[in-house]
Amino acid sequence: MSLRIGVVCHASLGGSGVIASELAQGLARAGHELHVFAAAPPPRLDVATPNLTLHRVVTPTSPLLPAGEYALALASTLAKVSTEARLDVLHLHYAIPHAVSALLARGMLGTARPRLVVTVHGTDVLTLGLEPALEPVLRYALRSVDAVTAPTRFLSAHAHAAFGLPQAPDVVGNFVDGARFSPKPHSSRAEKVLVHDSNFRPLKRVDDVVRVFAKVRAALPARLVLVGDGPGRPQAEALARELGVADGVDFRGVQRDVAPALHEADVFLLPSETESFGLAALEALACGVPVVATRVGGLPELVEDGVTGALLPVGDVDGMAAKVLALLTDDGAWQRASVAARKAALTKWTPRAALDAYEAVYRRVLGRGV
Ligand code: GMT
Repeated sequence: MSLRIGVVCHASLGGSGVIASELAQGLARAGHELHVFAAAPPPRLDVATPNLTLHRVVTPTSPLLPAGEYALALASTLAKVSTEARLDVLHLHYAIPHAVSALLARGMLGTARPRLVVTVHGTDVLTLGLEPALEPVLRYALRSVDAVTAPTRFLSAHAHAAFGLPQAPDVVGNFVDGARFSPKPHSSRAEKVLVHDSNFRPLKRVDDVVRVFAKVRAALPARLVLVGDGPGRPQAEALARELGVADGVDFRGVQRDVAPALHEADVFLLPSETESFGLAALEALACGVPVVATRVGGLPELVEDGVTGALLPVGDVDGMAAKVLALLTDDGAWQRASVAARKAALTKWTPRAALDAYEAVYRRVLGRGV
């Protein structure tokens, strides 16, 4: 029996919006009625998908409102559409402020439906959500909704402990479309290509990407492709100049489609301070690109050290450069890692598994059995 499902996400750059958009599209294609809520069209949402409606949350601004009232505008929109469309479930991606807005909406309706499912994604429970100004309200919200899910065992255990949840969130892995992200064989080239893709926030440590690249380039011909944008970009540009490698660094900015950059890549770099999952790395693996990353958060659940890439301590620029060079100077090792990367992406992180798992959560909270 098909369900009427609301999906709420941030429209900014980031994996949570990608997962929410692709999940909504997949569920709509499977015959469910989907309503997506966001402040603007999420970057990867195809609004022309049949059975899918985008509801833009419009926030009034006034000198009397210090930071805009998005959370309240979202609550009003959720309450209105939940009634009009008779939604069964609201699936909130990224807990802040969505979980709180949804609880408020349901309180306004005075009904048990829609049921509320929250997927925590990362900084909502790792850093931002632990701020004294937000932790109490987030703790209340996560303990009050019908179900919480997390994309890795790491994030599930963290949320369980940090917020005193009655049980560990269900682990429902993120996923990748293996047809859209597939290897594009290129003949072995003299010049190797390193790729990084992120929102350039400090925790992504884009400076380390540039430093690793400088070391690699000192050993063999190489260039660096940086996809995305954010606060760390000016510093990364300055560092590339300072290290004398600026002519080899290609700042591509925000790309609607990141697959072309991954098709050029020989190695993907993700030297983050923390990462609940690392969706950008999964997209690289699906393209058969080995990943050199940090051994933090959920990354060990995604990247198999020595098989699909390498994992090093945070800040170990020398170690990461050595692993990159080891892969780039041994065709056999690179081929094995590339094949293993694609295989892992296609077997462990499929859209089918995620869609089925989320649907089972929805049916469980609706009390309909799985
Ligand atoms: O939490 C964030 O920093 C933003 C969030 C997002 O909206 O993209 O990223 C998180 O969710 C992604 C999708 O589940 C994960 O791939 C990222 O690893 C995660 N970011 C962090 O944990 C820092």
